[in-house]
Amino acid sequence: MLTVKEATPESFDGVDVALISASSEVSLALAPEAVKRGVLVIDDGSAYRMEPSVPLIVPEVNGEDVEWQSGIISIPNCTTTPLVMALAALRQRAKISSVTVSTYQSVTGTGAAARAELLAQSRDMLNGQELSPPTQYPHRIAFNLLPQVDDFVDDDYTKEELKMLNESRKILGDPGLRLAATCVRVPVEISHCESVSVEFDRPMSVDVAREALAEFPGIMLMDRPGESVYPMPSNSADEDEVMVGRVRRDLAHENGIILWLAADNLRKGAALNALQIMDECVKRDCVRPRVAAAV
Ligand code: 11C
Repeated sequence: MLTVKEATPESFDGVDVALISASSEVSLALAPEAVKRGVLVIDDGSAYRMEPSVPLIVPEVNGEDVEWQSGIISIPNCTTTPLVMALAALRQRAKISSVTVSTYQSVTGTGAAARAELLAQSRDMLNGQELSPPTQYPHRIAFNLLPQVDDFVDDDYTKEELKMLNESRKILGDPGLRLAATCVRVPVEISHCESVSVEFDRPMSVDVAREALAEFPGIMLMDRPGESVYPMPSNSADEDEVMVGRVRRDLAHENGIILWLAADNLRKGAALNALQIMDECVKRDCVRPRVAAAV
């Protein structure tokens, strides 16, 4: 049996690690209370991700950064995590000059209510019934694609698209990384997919790219196009690995390759990454901060 209780500041007394997966408001209210009580907070929201004193971690990419935690560690947005894993694998073979990515994001990125809305709208459309007005998105999601994930901000990019840029720069330790994202919501229940074009400072062969991706921890290469074997939501949902396939030469860029990836947004995109961060802290003996709390 699991006991569910309202989280209050006192809930953190005597706790070692708190995993917070809620709104930014909740994280902003509760994380400092936990830190005050000596608790390590692993936060799944966007509130602290870009704070310079907060490590933003994908253990396979920058696990060593947990060592400078001062009470809070953030986990990235669920589209950033699989992307930086693929980029970290590839940049072992050649310097990356630019990245162009389009995402295909499932509705569980929004939450349970969006999943319910997708299913209800799909049922109603198939039954020829009139749809209720959408509550989760600006338009219906069933039998549709929405080229908008989160609100629009600077330069007509969405927050989600800028998260992919800024979080990737921080995790990869590459503040000059050139990356442009287009984020799209698709009528899929679980798993986010991404089409990624990567340009390098020198030629990159497809074989070398495949080898680098296959060797990288946490990535499963699933790339047998002749047999129609490639990652999809249907084979990546409920799995821990980031699946990569369709690796091929970029016909539009001399030194480029293109790939396709899929990852369970609830596992590697969220809960699994949080647990792996906790393991990394235990392994490196830094569940207790080694530097003074900054929050
Ligand atoms: C989505 N990626 O699919 C978002 C959900 O910053 O942690 C996660 C938002 C975040 O809607």
